Amino acid sequence: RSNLPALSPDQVELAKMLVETGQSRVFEHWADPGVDDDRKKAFLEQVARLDTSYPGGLASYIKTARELLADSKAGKNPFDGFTPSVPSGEVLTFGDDNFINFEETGVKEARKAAFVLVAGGLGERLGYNGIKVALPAETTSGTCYLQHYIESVLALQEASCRLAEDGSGTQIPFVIMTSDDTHARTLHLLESNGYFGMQPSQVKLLKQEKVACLEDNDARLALDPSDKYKIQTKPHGHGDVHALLYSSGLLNMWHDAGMKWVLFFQDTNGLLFKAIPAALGVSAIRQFHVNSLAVPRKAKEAIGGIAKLTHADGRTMVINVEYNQLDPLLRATGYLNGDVNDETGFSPFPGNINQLILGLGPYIEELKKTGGAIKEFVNPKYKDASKTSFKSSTRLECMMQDYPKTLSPTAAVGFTVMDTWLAYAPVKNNPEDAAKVPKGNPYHSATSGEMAIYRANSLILRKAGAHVDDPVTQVFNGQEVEVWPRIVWKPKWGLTFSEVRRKVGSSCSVSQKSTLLLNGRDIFIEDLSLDGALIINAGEDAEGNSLILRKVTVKGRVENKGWILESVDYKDASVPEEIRIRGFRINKVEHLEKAYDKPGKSRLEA
Ligand code: UGB
Repeated sequence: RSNLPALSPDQVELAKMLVETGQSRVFEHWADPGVDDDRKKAFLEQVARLDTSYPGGLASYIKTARELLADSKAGKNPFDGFTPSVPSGEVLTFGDDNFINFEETGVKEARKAAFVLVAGGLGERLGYNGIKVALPAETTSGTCYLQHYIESVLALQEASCRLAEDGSGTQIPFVIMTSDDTHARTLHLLESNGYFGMQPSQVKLLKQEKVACLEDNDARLALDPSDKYKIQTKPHGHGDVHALLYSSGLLNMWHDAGMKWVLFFQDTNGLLFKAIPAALGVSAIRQFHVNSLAVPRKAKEAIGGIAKLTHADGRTMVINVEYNQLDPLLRATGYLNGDVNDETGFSPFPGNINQLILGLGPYIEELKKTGGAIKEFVNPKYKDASKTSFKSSTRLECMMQDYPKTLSPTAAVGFTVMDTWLAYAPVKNNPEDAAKVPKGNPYHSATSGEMAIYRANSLILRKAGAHVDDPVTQVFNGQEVEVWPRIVWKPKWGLTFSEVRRKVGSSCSVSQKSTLLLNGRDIFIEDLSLDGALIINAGEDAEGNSLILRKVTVKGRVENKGWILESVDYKDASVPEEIRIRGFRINKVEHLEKAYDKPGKSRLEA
């Protein structure tokens, strides 16, 4: 105590709390009174921040940490007593009547939805120096993820308001969870690009705080090795999003404004919004309180499986079980062969892609009870089998998909399975690691993430009746990928399958070497035969406010040398990082570009 500078009553309470929770060691090395007072104050300010940003405060964090560390030391299985079974959900087939019906309902519902992007992670596995949402989703248009997400939400907003029976307009709220690692750069990206056309008031950034690191099984706080007046901190995980939303007051505001849904999604999935309308339709029609988007999953594939867990005492929950836990759990509960494919060729447990749709009303009711706290876990790296000391400090973590763990068994928790080609192509792995992925498994790299967009758009056009050439196989950064024609459109051009089908004639054809870039909403492709690169710009007016209708009909044969993919090596530092992590760049040899900036109808006859 004699070492402490003059303290406020709150700071005295915090210091006491630290002593009472067995943390006196953090004061042991403090300099004599009058020395380092500013640093001591900064330390206590940090403790105050750690205290207020955690539901239940720092004392509660330390208590939970002790319990979880003891469980981990004892090797306790978190699923002890639970038996898994396959839950009930909706399995969709792209483009059939059922799918179209769900999409229509989803678009109608979208004006009652808020979107939440979790983007606090730096993506260590990708090793990219910038923030991931600034990466181009594809390099044909160069649109970055954040722009693509915002334009998708705006397209949904416009389409949904058009369908509103009362004709009322709305602004779909868009929240981005950031962290100290990503906040300033995310804000800068938005501000320097006019929020990509969204009203700045529509966008809210919520910054998550890191949590205290722990140095031993007694949950003693770890000091920063380079500053003894600072507690070492690490990210707590994407599960923070629930507590942050709750404490921000946004949920009640949305509820009062008549909103019904909250959609959560991750930072780098260029396909997601192709799946959103139908999945939202499933939530609305099946009245799901929780709807997880999922893809067919090969047994033992390295993504979590969605399972229904029934406890011996009668408790049940539908939850993501991480892949390394699912197989042992199945084996321990009577499934002798563990996680195996069924007659469909896939595991009966669908793969979690961590895009969640929650019903707002039940979500608020649940958070009133929990404050948004999510069941945590701890993953210490022990020095040896005695499990008495750690190789480096650890911390508690939580995942947003663990939200259903506290729900009552009567809650309607379901899932929606869509084809992987339509719904899921994240960018998580650096080129070197991606090249080591066993053949047949997804690379989840910048290369595969971009190629997946071309493939999805090509397959959608095919389904709409166009002839699109087969892909060729090429190797970039050591990864063998299918290269389809580079077909890219703005979200407002083809938000749903019906929309695409309405705009594409049945006698269109696109050759494999082609690039087709559609920048605008009302572009109709009739009888186009494309063998080269064609860019159509038919946007709104320069201010982007009022919609000037331009109907452009494209017809005839377009033939030119086109845009060619050229290999680059990811180690070639002379090439910008966002390009070299893909292993190719686009050489724009020759193209036809048409811009339509006058109101009314136009025709391009080649
Ligand atoms: N994120 C945050 O916003 N804050 C954090 O503290 C951490 C992350 P990763 P992860 O798609 O295949 C998830 O690192 O956590 C954001 C699911 O848990 O890309 O290893 C971050 O910015 C897993 O079940 O993924 O695994 C990013 O947007 C599976 O679905 C998002 O959280 C897996 O994703 C995910 O972070 C997957």
